[in-house]
Amino acid sequence: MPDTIRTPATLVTGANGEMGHGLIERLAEAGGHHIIAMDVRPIDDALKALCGTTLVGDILDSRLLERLASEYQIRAIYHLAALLSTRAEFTPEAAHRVNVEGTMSLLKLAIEQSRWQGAPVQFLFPSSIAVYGFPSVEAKRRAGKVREHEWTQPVTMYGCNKLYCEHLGRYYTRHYRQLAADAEKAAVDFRSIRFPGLISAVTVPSGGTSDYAPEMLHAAAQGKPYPCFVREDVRIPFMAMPDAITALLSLQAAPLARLTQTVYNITSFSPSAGEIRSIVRGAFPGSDVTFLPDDKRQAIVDSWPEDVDDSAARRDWGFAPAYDQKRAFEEYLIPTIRRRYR
Ligand code: AKB
Repeated sequence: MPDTIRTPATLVTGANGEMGHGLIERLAEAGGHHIIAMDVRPIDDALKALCGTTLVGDILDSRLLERLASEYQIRAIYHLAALLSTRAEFTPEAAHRVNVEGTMSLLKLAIEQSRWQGAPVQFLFPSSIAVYGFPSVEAKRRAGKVREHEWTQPVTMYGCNKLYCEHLGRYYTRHYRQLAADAEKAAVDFRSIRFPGLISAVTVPSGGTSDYAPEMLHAAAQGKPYPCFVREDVRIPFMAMPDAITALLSLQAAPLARLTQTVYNITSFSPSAGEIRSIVRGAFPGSDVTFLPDDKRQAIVDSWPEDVDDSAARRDWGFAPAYDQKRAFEEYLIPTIRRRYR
C-alpha cells in the first residue's frame, strides 16, 4: 500500500555543526527535500527557515526517533552528529555513546524505514582520517598516500568509533541478519567518506584536533594572537568546506551499481602547519601565530596520515575538489573570512 500519510523527508543530525550548516543550505537550494534538522542545541535561526522541521533532541532518544518514524517517510539520513577527536578524549565513554550507540540507533531507524518503503534508505556517514593510526612519525612520512584498508589502528576514541561505525554501516548494507530465513531485501544503503581536516570560512570548529588550521586563520583575521598547538612541520590533509559538502552530495547521487566500496577517502591539499602560517601571514600582515606544541594533541596529529589515496572516489563517483590549496585560500577562505570580521 503506498504511504500517503507520512511526508517523505531527509533527516540531518548534528544540524548545527559546521558541516550541517553548509549541507542544509545546499539541500534547500536544490529543493525537493523536506529537511528535518536535528541537534541537541536549538537549531540556529539561519537554518530554521530552510528546514521543513527542526527538532531539539538526542539521537539516543528512542521515543523521539519512533515519533519521527511515525510522522515521516525518511528517504535519506545524513548522520553528522559526533563528538570530535579532542573532545572525545575528555569523556571517552560519552563519546562512545554518541558516536557509536547514536549511529546504531539511526541505523535501526534506517533499516525499519527501508522495510516500510521496500527500498534501501540512504545513510550518509562522515568518517575521518582519524581512523588511521601510525605508530611513529617516520612510518607516517614513509607511507605517503594511504589507501582505505591500510594503517587502520586509530589511537583516539573518536577514530575507533568512526572505524567501527564504518564496519557497522557495511554490515547493515551487505550482511544484516544474514542467517534469517526471510533474508533482508531492503537493507540500508550506507555510504561513507573519510574526510580530511575541514576548513570553513563561515564557522569555527570546536572539539577537533585538526582545528589548528581554521583556528589560525580565524584568529589572524580578528587580529588575535594564536599559539598553535602542533609543530610547524606537521602535515595532514585538508579540504575547503564547500568541497566537503559537494562530495557528500555527489556520493549520495552516485548510482549504487557504480560504488565498489562503502567507505571512500577524499582529500584536496596537505600543507604543513608552517606553510599555513606563511599563507595566513601573507594575507593578514602582522598576525601573531606562534608554535607552542601540546605534546598530547601533537601525538594525535602525528598518528594521522600526511596524505590519502582517493583514487577510488575519483573513479567510482567522480570526486574532484574544486579548491586546491591556492584557490581554497585565495578565492574562498581569505576573502570570506576578511568580510566576516570586517
Ligand atoms: C577532528 O579533528 O577530530 C576532526 C577530524 C579530522 O575528523 N576534524
